[in-house]
Amino acid sequence: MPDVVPVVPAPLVLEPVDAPPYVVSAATTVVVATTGAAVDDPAAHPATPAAVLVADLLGRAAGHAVRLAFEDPGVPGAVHVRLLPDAPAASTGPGAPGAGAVGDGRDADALPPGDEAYRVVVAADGVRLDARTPEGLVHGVVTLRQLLRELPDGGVEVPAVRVVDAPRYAWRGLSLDVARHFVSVPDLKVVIGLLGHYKLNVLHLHLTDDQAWRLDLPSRPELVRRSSAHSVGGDPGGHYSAADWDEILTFAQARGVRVVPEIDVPGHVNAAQHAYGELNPDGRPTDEYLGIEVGFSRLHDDLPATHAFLADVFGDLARMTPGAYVHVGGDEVLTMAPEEYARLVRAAADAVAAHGRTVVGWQEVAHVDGLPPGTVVQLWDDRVDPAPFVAAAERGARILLSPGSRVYLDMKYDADFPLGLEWAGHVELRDAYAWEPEEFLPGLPEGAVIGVEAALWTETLRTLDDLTTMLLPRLAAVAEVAWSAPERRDLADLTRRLTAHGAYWDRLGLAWYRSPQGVWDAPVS
Ligand code: TNX
Repeated sequence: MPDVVPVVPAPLVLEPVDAPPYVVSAATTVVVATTGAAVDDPAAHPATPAAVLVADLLGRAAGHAVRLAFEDPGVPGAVHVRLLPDAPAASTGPGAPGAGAVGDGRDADALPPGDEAYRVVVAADGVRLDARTPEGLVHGVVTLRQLLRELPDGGVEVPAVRVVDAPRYAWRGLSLDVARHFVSVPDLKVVIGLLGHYKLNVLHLHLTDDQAWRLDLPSRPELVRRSSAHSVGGDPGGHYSAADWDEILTFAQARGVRVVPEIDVPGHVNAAQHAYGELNPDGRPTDEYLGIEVGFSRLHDDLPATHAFLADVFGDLARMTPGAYVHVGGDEVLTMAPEEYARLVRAAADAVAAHGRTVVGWQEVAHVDGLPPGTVVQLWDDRVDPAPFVAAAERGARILLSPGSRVYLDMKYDADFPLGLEWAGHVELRDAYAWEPEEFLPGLPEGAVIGVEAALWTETLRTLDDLTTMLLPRLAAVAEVAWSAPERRDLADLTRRLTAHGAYWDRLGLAWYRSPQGVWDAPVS
């Protein structure tokens, strides 16, 4: 095994196998493995998409087509991709906070519990990829991609290793603001590809704000017609049609990423009030707003149009969302009494719950009584008192951690950085990495933390290069916080593994920040 095996996030178990590396050859075949029999209907087999990804990955790297087979040719050298029946789980899991250190006597080969677990075993005579679910297989494909090494002679090999892996947290996300600056579907696909590459499984899209409304909803066509043409500062805007939306969802799903859409209410609503004057006390549309102040706009509980609006937009959004979660916003309403705020948040939450979806809200919703059980409360401002989060968790809420000083990837790396904001401080690689989610809110009941979500707000970010410059390398660090057991995390080790990732981002042509806290190869010219 080489000294540095650049798998990020760090797997639960990664150990050498006593064998030479696997070399991709003209004879390499990817086999969708079954229990002996040939696969009846290859196109419908749930392991087929992952097997196609593996054949594509190996074929691209080696520069020749790699065959896919649905019956084991029985010759050495195959790559087996297999969905396991629900095998007995190991006793302690990585999902359980405080679970014991891994590699401590448990059968290293047993698949850990959970839908996302996977195992990759590589030796000279073949590769095995096993998981319980297609998502697990996709994680294994990503690990294989990170293990591949292109040799100077044009050959491609995979070091002989055994990886047995599963995530610590079920929710590992990125919140992306497509309202302040619109992100086109092709650019969004690049971001989704990065999420998949770091085993992040949630893309939270902040679709509406004061400046614009970005998703066409059948019940309210004026929203995108009147309020999507621009971005902050008068930059060009855009919106997603229903067909774009389907394309985004499908693209994300194939990469193991679910989409959690957000319509932000009862504040951050100027785009809606610009499209529908009935949402304002004087009945007249507000002006378009393209600045970056927050907190000035608000819905009005005593206007009948408000409740019809909430039922319509959250009803449409829930119908367009195959995933379990819909985000209702709830942040930064600076001009409303708590009772009115609570009534409006409950109205939005009820509309979401009526469609069988689970509510997510920014941290301010922790103060609202009567939210549906299982509501996810997303912390963002880490200067606050933990008591309301603890109380909400005791009432059944789950807590999603997006502390600004750690994972707000729109914060500048340092004072001289040209992009980004500074209200939560500067966030360098170490800040994004060296923190422990379970210690963030003292007093939370065990198991209350559902996961970690980075955020990228786009007031100052106008292009795909701007987005990836803020994401890379910090997104990889946040992904490791969300996926890897605390004892597997070490900044010096992360920076050694990230070196190869910098070279990979360069090969993809992505803009990224050569943080002085990383160790990078010479730039490509
Ligand atoms: C706070 S975080 C906001 C956003 C801004 C962001 C900029 C949150 C729920 N609200 O409206 O875009 O800061 O970092």
